[in-house]
Amino acid sequence: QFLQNIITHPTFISGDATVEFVKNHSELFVFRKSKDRATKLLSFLADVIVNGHPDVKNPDPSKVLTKPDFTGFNLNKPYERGTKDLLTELGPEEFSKWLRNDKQIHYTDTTFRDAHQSLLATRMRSFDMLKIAEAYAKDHPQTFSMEVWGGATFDVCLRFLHEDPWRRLAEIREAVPNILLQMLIRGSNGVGYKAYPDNMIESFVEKSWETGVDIFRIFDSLNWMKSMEPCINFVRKRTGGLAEGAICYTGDILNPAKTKYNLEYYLQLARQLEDAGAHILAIKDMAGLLKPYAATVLVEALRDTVKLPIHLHTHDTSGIQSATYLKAVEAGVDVIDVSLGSMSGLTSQPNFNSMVEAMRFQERHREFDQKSLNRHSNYWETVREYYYPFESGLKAGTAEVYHHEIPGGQYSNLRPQANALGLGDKWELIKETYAEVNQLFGDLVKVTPSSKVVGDMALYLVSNGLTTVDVLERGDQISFPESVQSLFRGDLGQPAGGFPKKLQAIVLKDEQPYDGRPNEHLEPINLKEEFREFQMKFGEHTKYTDFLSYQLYPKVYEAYHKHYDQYGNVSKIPTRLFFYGMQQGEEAIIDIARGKSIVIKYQSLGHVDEDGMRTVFFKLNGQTRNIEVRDKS
Ligand code: BTN
Ligand code: 3PY
Ligand code: ZN
Repeated sequence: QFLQNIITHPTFISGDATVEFVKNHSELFVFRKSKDRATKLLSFLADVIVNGHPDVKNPDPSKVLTKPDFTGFNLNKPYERGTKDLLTELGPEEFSKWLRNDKQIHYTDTTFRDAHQSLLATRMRSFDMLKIAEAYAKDHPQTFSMEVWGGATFDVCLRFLHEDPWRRLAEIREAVPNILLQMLIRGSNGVGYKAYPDNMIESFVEKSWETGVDIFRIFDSLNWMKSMEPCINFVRKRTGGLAEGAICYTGDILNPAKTKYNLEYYLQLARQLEDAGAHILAIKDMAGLLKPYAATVLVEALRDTVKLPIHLHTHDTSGIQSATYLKAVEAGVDVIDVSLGSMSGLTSQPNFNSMVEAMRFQERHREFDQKSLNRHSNYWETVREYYYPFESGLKAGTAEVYHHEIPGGQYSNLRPQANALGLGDKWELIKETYAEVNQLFGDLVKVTPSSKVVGDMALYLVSNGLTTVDVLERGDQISFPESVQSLFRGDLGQPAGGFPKKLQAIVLKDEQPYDGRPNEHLEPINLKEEFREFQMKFGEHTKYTDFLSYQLYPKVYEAYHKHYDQYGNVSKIPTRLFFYGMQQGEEAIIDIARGKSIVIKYQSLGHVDEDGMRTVFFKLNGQTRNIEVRDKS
């Protein structure tokens, strides 16, 4: 196969292959002997045994990780008809009308995406989702949708979990054929942090639909229509799915002193999203700032202003967002985002199980088997323990969020980021500076990626002992973080009311900003040609979806690919073994493919030899198998 890559290379075929060709394409000349699947997984396990998992810095040896109790789960029943079947039958336009007129409240379960993004630094592995996905779909076919993809999960999947996000989606789709699957997409930024060429986003949307996404929640981090419009069109043109246009909510519409993001601002955005062709309107309250009585006003006004069904998303950072949901339900909201009990609350979504109970015996109640919801919550309670290194440490709701406005998904990341910079003891100052930077920047909508820029700036100021006053007074001597320059240049689009002009000049110095679409400057990608070149580089076995991952994150994909070559599909390794390694004498069964399992026993560990290598002694399906690993300590 490697030889194939060389002899099919255009330069080689043309007869121009010289020494230069060999030099410039060294990747074509790496002839690694490919190991079999089991040996690759053993190599991974051996490495974790010897060196630990790089993502788990200080494992707690006293931690007891118990197995979830699967009694009570019954897979021997059929899938009942759900919203996915209804969409297939009605098509997106009629489905949208049906949703708007359906009386009972609908629930989106975010456990597989936003809940762990906001509580566990996005680290939930496919393994733990797939253990329960089929049961979920059979036990709760009346769920409106499951949010399972997009946002930060794409990046983290490849970068830290060494999993293929497309495979995750396909496998969830297979386990959940009856319920709508939902993703979060950042308009022209796709699932990345900057604008990509339109035709790449179009292709991404099409493949996402083909792989399993039904609802595309489309937002822009500055609520900029020009970034959302093309994406809405791609969903309409390339898929049979639902385009959900999102309004990101910030500020407080009930505060008369805050005039920038007032009710009229949101109503106008809603009209624009409806005109752009959205099938559903989302209120995306990423920081959990929509207070209960504001929800009454906003939802009623939106129902009067547009004909679309309304889908409400929030984070429970303040602790009172279930009250917001009750008010929104009274005001006629159509769908609310919740997560299963043990994965709810704090920076995550409000509690699914409890919301269902709050609605019981009310007019808009939708029946769910509470015992079953609790069983699923208990599964996640046990599994969540496996992810203890990624917990944020937040212990209670906080009204501080109304001041700093940090989104739930960012909150749990900003703190470890601060710790990593040695600013752990300055956390209070960082939150305060975040709020000040927001004001300095003209009061922005803050959500990925604009929230990251505000966070970068806050960390930058705190670590350099600077204040926002210093920025205005002697900003000419400051070299701003790259992400801040990029924002003020116009790379993330345009905020409502424009950028503060004086600050923009300070940040950009001699550089000129632009206010068109960032994509306008980007040439369309020749997808066919570049895919061919991609396959030359990474091998014929790579898929078009790998190519899309590469387009979004070239470096991250390259590292993923290298990891895959060396260790195989590590998503099949149980989570406990993946993060913490095996215990001496332990035996584990790994299902490496459908109907194909291997039995691994970890027997013993050899001493470090003079080359710094150690031998890990395993039994693989009863046969002795030794793996050599470099000891990095
Ligand atoms: C084990 O823990 O070694 C395997 C048996 C229990 C499997 C469940 S499935 C979800 C959770 N994740 C794990 O890694 N183990 C448990
Ligand atoms: C993301 O873009 O990842 C978000 O979750 C924004 O809220
Ligand atoms: Zn969210």
